[in-house]
Amino acid sequence: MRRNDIRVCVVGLGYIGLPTAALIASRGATVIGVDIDPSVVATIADGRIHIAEADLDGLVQKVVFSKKLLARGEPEPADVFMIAVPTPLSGNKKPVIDHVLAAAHSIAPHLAKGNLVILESTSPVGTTEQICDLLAELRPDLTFPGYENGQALPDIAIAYCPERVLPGRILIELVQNDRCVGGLTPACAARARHFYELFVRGKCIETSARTAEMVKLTENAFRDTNIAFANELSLICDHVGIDAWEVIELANRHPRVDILKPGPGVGGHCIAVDPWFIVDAAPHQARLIRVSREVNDGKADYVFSRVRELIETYPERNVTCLGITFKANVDDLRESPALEIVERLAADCGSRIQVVEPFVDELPPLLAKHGARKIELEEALDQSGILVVLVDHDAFRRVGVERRNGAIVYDTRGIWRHTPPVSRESAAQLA
Ligand code: SAJ
Repeated sequence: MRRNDIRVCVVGLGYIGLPTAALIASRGATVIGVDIDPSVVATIADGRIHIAEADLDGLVQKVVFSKKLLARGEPEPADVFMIAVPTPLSGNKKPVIDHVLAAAHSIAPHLAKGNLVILESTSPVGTTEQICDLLAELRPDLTFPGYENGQALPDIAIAYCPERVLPGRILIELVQNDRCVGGLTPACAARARHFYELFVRGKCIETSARTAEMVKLTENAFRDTNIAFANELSLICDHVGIDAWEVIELANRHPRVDILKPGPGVGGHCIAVDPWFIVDAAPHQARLIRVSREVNDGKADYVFSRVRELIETYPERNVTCLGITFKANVDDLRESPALEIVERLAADCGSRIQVVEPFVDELPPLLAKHGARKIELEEALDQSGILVVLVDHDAFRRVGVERRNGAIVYDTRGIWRHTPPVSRESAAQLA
């Protein structure tokens, strides 16, 4: 397979699908990018993007204008079909794979002998096999892995290859990270590995589809559990009156200790979600993983309560929440603990709540409905009110200690460590 000869159909043009489609197109392949949202298709067809990601705008513009990336509402025939659609959680914390199954339905009529189908969406163990069963049912004229009917190789190869890129560094990590390529059979894995090697510089390692599905979930559960350790430690340190950031900084000087950073909780569409897929698959065994999720979710409750205390202690001061995105320097609000905290504060305190968020143009409607308003960072700093750091955006990090003089600071991210933390006692004395 040579890059310039292949046609790739990427289903789902979100945070993973669009950068992946653009990258593959930039390497010479023709890519049909498919999304069910007509506004997404129209935006991309115009050479523009609907998400914020470093350097993505220029790349998409280039590949759209050179006709290497074609935005469409429906799949078209291709050599490789890649599914990169969301796999959310239901209200009772169960994985929902409806979008994956719908994507498989949509590509089924276009499949032809020799095609490779790859699932990239984070998925419960066994999903790739489910896709295979579904496609085999929809296309009885073709053979699939496990349904070879005596053929040496099936007509269609199927593999699971999870994305593992970090938002904000997607285009770099898509190329540099090692990939784990899980085939439904070893031959499927080998096909998929050859495909990824066309644009990945990291090592592509073959395994089974079930193992690759579990590897993806494991990576995010590992990080969630490690952040939970840091968040729990921050609660313990608050309780005993010690600066958690200093404890972590000093403990990390041990050669085998590497504690992550506490924050207002864990957000995003991945780490706050994926561990539940493991809990759902093995509820009795996944005890630490479940508790880690609960610790991280509980941190947002704790931060909310601390800010409420400050609001009551300083009734004359405005409260400015710095940041509502799920993490630094991105525009993504999905599962954001900062947003959850600000929504709860706004519901209780309405127009006393102000928000500085350089990565969104307008506040989400619920915040505006409660009377919260968006202000600029400089205005917040001029007010000498209560400053609550919820997101560690670079713009907030750069604010010097003299500029926040006079403000009451509650810094959940530890970016302003030179401002003494507000303890309950000192807050009471100052009031
Ligand atoms: N966070 C902390 N403390 C830390 C690190 C992170 O509170 O020390 C918080 C962040 O503020 C954020 C959340 O955790 O709310 C998640 O942020 P993140 O930067 O750790 O991860 P994501 O969600 O942007 O991306 C993760 C990555 N997974 C791992 O690092 C194991 C990424 O590689 C995956 O591709 C991505 O999930 C995904 O799509 O699954």
